[in-house]
Amino acid sequence: MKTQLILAALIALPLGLSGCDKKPEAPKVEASADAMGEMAMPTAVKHGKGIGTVTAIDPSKGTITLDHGEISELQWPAMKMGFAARPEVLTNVKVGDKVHFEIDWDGKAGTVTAIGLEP
Ligand SMILES: [Cu+2]
Repeated sequence: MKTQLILAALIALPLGLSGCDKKPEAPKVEASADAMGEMAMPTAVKHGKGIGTVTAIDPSKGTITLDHGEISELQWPAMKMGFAARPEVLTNVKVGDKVHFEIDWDGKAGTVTAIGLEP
């Protein structure tokens, strides 16, 4: 008898809730201009690996230019392009080196996070 009452309560509970047609109002939050700007920015960073040749290094800007092959993780064809780079990346290689590298791509700009000489 007690079990039946509990079962009845369990069945009645969701039915009772669905019988309420009033939708909860969305909380009204004043979004600041800064918050909207952040929301518009894609924040998902993708990681890619590639092989290429160093064509330029600019230590003052912290950038490296790579003539790289296809990067399948980012669905990129082969191209020549510049990246920001971690400081150690700029000192590990020189112009003309054939390298393998890893990049973080935020949808707008890439940063070379690791680099090494191709054998
Ligand atoms: Cu590229």
